[in-house]
Amino acid sequence: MGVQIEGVTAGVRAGGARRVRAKGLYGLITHALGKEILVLGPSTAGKSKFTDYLRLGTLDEEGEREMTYHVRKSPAFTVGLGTDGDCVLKVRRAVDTPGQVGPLQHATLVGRRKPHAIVVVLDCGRSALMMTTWLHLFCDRLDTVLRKGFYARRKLSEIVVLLNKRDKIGTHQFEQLHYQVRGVLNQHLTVALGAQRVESIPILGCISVQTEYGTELVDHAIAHLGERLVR
Ligand SMILES: Nc1nc2c(ncn2[C@@H]2O[C@H](COP(=O)(O)OP(=O)(O)OP(=O)(O)O)[C@@H](O)[C@H]2O)c(=O)[nH]1
Ligand SMILES: [Mg+2]
Repeated sequence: MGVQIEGVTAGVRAGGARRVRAKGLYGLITHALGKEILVLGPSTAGKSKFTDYLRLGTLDEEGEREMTYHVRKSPAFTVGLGTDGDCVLKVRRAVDTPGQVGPLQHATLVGRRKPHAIVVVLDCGRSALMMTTWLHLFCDRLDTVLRKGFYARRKLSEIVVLLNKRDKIGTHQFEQLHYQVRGVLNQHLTVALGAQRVESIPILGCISVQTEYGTELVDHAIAHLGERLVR
């Protein structure tokens, strides 16, 4: 029996947003006007699966894992958002990172790449302690990076935290993790970003492989990201 996920009906597949690989002149425009989205998080959290879905709109089956050894940059593409795909998120590049390099290097990468958005992918299937330890180290260093790096801070318009592999835990455990993650964000990032901005960082359940729950959670996460980046 699968886990009950509130608001997500098993067996119902939400329609994914439309992706278009931006080529030629359109590619140049998308590159110039598009956003860089940097995907960070511990090993095996699901960064590559999420990034591939963001770009291609299809989910792999669970278990098809290929460890990422180097930073992977996508070509420019667009994601049609809204019910008619009428609102378009232009992505200059989605950048997938290897988890094995660790949280400090991930935070340092934010200072180096100066992305428009960071997606932090955490693994619900692992122990809460492992998850929060990674996040403490990452946020502590990110605080320094953002306080020292004026341009990185100014350019970073969105941070989203995904509690990925939501299919592996129940509602109570999810709520506990959500609470702990909020605590870590507040503890480390309030000085660099301000209390209001840190409070508004969305912490969303996500599923980045094929399951009985379809694509509803991952589509919601992408819509959330897009909404904030497009406006
Ligand atoms: N059940 C479940 N499995 C998932 C989910 N997302 C990813 N996985 C599985 O988790 C494993 C790791 O996924 P990846 O996307 O390769 O993880 P990663 O964060 O890119 O890992 P590194 O490249 O090593 O840093 C794969 O076997 C996926 O099939 C999810 O939402 N639910
Ligand atoms: Mg990977």
